Amino acid sequence: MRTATVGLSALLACSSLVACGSSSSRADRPGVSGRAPERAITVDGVVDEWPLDSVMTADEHYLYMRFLLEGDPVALQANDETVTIRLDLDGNADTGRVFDDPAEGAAMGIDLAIHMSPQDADGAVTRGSSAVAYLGDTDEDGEDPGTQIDLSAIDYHTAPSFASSWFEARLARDLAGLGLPVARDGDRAAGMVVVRGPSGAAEGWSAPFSAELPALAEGPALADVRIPPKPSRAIRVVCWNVLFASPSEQPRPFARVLRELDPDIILLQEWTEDPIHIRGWFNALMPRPTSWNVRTGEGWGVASAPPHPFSDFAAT
Ligand SMILES: [Ca+2]
Ligand SMILES: [Ca+2]
Repeated sequence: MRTATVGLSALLACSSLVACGSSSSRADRPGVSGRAPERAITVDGVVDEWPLDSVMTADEHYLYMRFLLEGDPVALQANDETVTIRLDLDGNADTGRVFDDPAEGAAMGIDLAIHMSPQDADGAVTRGSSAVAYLGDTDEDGEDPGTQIDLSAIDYHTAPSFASSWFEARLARDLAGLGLPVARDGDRAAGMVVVRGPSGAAEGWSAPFSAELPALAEGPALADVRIPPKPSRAIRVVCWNVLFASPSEQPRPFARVLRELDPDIILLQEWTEDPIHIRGWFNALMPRPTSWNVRTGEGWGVASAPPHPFSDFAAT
């Protein structure tokens, strides 16, 4: 994949490990923009559905970006540098905050910044991702320090989560509820990817990119995940890390997903409660003519839960 795409105008960010001279020259390319894709963008870490010259695009619900980090593949959320997507959501320098590092981005009014492996207050690079909105509130120095917001509030998603060079990301367009500007039909959104090292200074960056946006949907996007049908005579195995026994705290969403998946065997991690409790959960939330079967292992929070007797599997 990388061999086929290096050198195209879609090539964006370069890390501090790579000379960035070519990056600034790309800033002069107005063509680094958002041609609408013929195929819908799926944020799965594979970028072959993107038009070759497009790095930002949008549909009625989401704004999409893709970028390449030169150098060794990295995991964005566990990186030793901070990768930031700066977004001028309304293409308007009068809203948001102006960043002049690097100077190529100084014409944008950045309304939202998404940091991957963000730096903490002491400048240390940390794991995970965070987002900061620039809503026009200023401190005593007249600068907008930004307001930390929850990533789930902007419906942000990026892929892949493993070490890679290409990444794609998306976020919701309608962020009016957060006080952020909303681009309408025919408006442009713009952005830039910036790589910052331990000093906090920009050490690599993309050319600015932008896209003309289509009409905005009336309501929020609905999930459209389609579960493939289970072939006849097949056994479906679901393996799920439920994060500190979360099904006990939020039973409905877990039960809804499991009912749709209709698994024959469920392998669970981090369900730390005893097998009687887990079996009771399944019997209550996913009732069957006969009781569920649950066994826990010696590993921490490991359990298996088939609806059929374990002896059925042992016999085959
Ligand atoms: Ca994709
Ligand atoms: Ca703006």
